[in-house]
Amino acid sequence: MEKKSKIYVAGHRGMVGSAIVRKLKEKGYDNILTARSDEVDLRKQAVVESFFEGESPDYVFLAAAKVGGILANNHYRAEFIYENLMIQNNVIHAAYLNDVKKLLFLGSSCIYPKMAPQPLKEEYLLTGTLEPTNEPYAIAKIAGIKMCEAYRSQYGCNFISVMPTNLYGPNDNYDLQSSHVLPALLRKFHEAKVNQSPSIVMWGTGKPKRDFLHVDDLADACFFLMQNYDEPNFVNIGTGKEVSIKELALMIQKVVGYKGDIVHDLSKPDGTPLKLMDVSRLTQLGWKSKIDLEAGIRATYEKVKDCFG
Ligand code: GFB
Repeated sequence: MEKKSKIYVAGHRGMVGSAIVRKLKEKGYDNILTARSDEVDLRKQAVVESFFEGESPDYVFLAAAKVGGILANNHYRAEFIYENLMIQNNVIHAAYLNDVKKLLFLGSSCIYPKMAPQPLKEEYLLTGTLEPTNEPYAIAKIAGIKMCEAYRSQYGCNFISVMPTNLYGPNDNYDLQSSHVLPALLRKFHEAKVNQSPSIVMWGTGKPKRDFLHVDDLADACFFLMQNYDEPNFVNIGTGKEVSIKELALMIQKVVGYKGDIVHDLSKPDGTPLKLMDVSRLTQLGWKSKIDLEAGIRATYEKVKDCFG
């Protein structure tokens, strides 16, 4: 990407898209194209095609997606598969029709089989059955990877895919029903502290393990790969370190400074037991995460705590 290249960030109001815009600005790119969903509905093919024809972007970061935590994925199964397939089909195809120089598609670590060996290597894709709670979302993301691969092999498009681990940071979703675990627990501990509640409720056993990456690290990795990676194989993005959900809860409790108890709601699903990604492909390319988990949680809490009720 050159400084004057026209760069379209799809999904610029979400946690990932907004972090990519911040990163591009920090690196001195100012020809950034964005459009809100009420201006350009990415689920509508004709709308997307005329947007691309009118704007002719040089580069595309495809961060627009319907996302959510374990319960949202499980409850809104139709919306998760339909909206994600529509958005990515329309944007990837329009990028091909309009000669976009390079496109980066963002997937998710839930594309891997539920019981795949750990850490998750890129080659484990499609070697087993998926975690049922997020199967529709994962199928859509797998379709996106395969679409980028197919457009590269048939049409020669420079479309790459990256698979981020669990993310957190500014502009996350803090709705307790639809959010991921980290923002949910930040909010629960904060509100329990303010309201002097004796306990907070966390879902499941607390035994599953996850790798949490700050979204500013993710944006840095996406920028790095946009500049340095032109291969068909997709790339995992994570820290390479995992914590259990219970360890995460204790860390957030400490950051927030809450003294009460943690109660488990065992009626809620645990989801995938382990989801640590192998990041050796990315490390060999020359990129490593920089933001330590506790420091990242602390910084996020400082930014968002005044927005909670
Ligand atoms: O973050 P989370 O919703 O997503 O849940 P996944 C991770 C773990 O935290 C699960 C537990 O074991 C939850 O049961 N947990 C504990 C909580 N307390 C809470 C809480 O208050 N809220 C939430 N949300 N969880 C999603 C996938 O999986 O993560 C997506 O469904 C996607 O497809 C995404 O891949 C990154 O890591 O389980």
